[in-house]
Amino acid sequence: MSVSGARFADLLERHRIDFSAGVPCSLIEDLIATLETHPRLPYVAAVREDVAVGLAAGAWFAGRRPAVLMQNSGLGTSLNALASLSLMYGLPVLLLVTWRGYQGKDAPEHILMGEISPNLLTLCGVAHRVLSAASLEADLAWAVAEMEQRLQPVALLVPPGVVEMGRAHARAADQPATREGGGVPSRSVALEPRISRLAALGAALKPLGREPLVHANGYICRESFSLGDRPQNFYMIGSMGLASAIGLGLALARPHHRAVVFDGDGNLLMNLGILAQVGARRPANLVHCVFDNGVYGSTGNQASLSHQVRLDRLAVAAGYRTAVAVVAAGEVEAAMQAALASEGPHFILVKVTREEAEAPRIPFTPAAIRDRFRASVLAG
Ligand SMILES: Cc1ncc(C[n+]2csc(CCOP(=O)(O)OP(=O)(O)O)c2C)c(N)n1
Repeated sequence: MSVSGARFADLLERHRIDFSAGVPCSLIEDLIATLETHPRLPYVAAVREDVAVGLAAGAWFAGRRPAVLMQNSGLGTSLNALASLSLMYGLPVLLLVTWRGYQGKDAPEHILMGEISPNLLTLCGVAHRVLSAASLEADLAWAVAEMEQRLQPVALLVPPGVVEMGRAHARAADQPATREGGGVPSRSVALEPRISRLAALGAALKPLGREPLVHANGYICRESFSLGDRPQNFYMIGSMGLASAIGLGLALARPHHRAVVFDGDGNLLMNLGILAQVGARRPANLVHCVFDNGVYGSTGNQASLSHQVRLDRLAVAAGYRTAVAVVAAGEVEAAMQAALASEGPHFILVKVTREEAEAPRIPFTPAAIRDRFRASVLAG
């Protein structure tokens, strides 16, 4: 038995949760879809999970009763915020932590975190329960009472199947993504996407020779793999946000060879500081290409901030040598060709639709991806 996002949101409201923030996970996409347009329980799309913990702290200071929604991968990202903010000051927040890697059955990037999630919470002293659809009401009542009495964060681990899946994704695909804070972005910000990410990836891959290519996690990896595998491809299937950092590390350590990054808007927003790092170091050999579909596509099309913020303009301001925004396949190919043939760092913003191709998971083990990628880099 599972509950709908609407029912879950009703129960949150009944327990007087009146503020929510988070980074999406597909296990709760129906709940997030409900909150994104909820009149009384607003959802703030956070760029990182620890930022969501910070937002919740601010909301609590303002008299709200906050919830933070995150995948357990984000529990890893927010441990310090929990330890030295929520737990240290005693700031109550309801943590709804989805449990990927539950019972050891999931993609490789979720296995270890899945195994240790309850222990991590115990180790930090965060009281927690495992949520089930049958005990949802009782679990919520317990969690809210606990966080209020103890003035502490309290967590509910949400295993797969507790919240209904699939419906939000289908619904979101034919609606414009919600824009946080309402309002229409000015014409100078909006870029009209014309091609799918798959088509854009195909165009960006064409000019590539043997350059190492680091992919952001999610469907970017999977669609690129479906178009053609090469040993120079690093499929970064976990660690959201870090593809750009891996690419920068590669570029700095190997200054006479190019390094290419295929990033996502959600991924870049999670690690926006990388723009300043690239801008400050100015590695001439780095090509940073962002496939911007305006949403967290891999987890159910929740709106990202790229609707209101032009990532290419941030790159220019940060100090990239060039930054272009492109929308057509020919432009993508030409921009990649030019970037590979001239001094960078280059930033290519490729605006794409939210269309998602049927693409298999990466079939290689993480160790196999590591070994062949490193061998191809060292041989180059
Ligand atoms: C720390 C962390 N939080 C959340 C997730 C879940 N997650 C996986 S892919 C993804 C969306 C990535 O968005 P974007 O970079 O825009 O790429 P898209 O999926 O739209 O192609 C999310 C939120 C994760 N893997 N790690």
